[in-house]
Amino acid sequence: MGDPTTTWTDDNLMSLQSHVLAGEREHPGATGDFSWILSAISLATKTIGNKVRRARIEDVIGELASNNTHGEQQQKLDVIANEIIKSCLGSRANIGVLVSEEDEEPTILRTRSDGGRYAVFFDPLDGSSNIDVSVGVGTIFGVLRLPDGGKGGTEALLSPEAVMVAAGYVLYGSSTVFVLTTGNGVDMFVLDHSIGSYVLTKRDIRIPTEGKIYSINEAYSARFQEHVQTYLQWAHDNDYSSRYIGSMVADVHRTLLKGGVFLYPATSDRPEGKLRMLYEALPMAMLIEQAGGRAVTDHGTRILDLKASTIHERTSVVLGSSGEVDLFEKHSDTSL
Ligand code: P6P
Repeated sequence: MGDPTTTWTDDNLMSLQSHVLAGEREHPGATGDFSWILSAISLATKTIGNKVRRARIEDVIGELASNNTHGEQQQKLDVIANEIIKSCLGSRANIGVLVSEEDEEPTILRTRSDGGRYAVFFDPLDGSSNIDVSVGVGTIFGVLRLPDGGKGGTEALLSPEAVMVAAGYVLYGSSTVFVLTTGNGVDMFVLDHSIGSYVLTKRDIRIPTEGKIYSINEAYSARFQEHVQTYLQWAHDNDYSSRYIGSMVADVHRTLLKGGVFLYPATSDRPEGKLRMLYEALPMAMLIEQAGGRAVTDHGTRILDLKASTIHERTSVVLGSSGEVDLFEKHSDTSL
């Protein structure tokens, strides 16, 4: 019988906090820095989930007059979620930089020499336009360990030496689900409201190697590149099902659990793609690869090999079951 704190069996009750602390015990050099950050994300997402559930009651549904950094209509809850996350993470003395979809510029908390070892980038409430119709929305985050030395800040965040050490999302759906990787597989937690804790429900999730489901907004078909249209025609001819929610966290969560492939390719009006590299594509790519899947651009470049040159840079995304991404490459001739 191994150490009870690290040998999880079905009858062990393991919270997110105890799971992360158990992970720390396995790394003698661990400083607790990392757990400190994840506990802030846990607190922030419990608070956001409460706001999302009570949105209609508290009348925080709907749009603001303002647009975000991308010129997109801001939802009231986008702004609220952004402030909640920043207020929780801002108190962590080991975080140097915060990058949010909702903020034009990064929030510089402290320099590298003042202890800012990590950067956290996040989409506070991805898919928020779906809130009014009670479709699952979510928070996506990535934690980056900044290179030693230097000033920290945006330069460090975009440095090739920066390493993504954790990624995850929280889906505010029929239940509040926290999916996390710290580089050793993917674990899933569900918020037990009766005790206010995320409880471990599935350890070391493995994405099915195949699944005849593709997830794409086919309304843009005429604007996809020819090779993407070729793949879609192949899928139509081979009895694939189409599932598309329009909320990346919900679409990726289904893909992770049921298999298939999620695609948001470049279009003629968005040749660089729509999804953002730092706080949408890279965290989801780390999760999917850690679960045994693949995550590439629509021309077959591994997303985790991409390096953003600006904090809001966009990319195309094709991710999911390894077999399905292979089939996309095979039947779309991405050598084009
Ligand atoms: P479209 C939500 O706005 C989002 O960023 C992702 O959550 C989602 O996958 C995508 O955009 C949906 O975009 O163009 O299909 O509405």
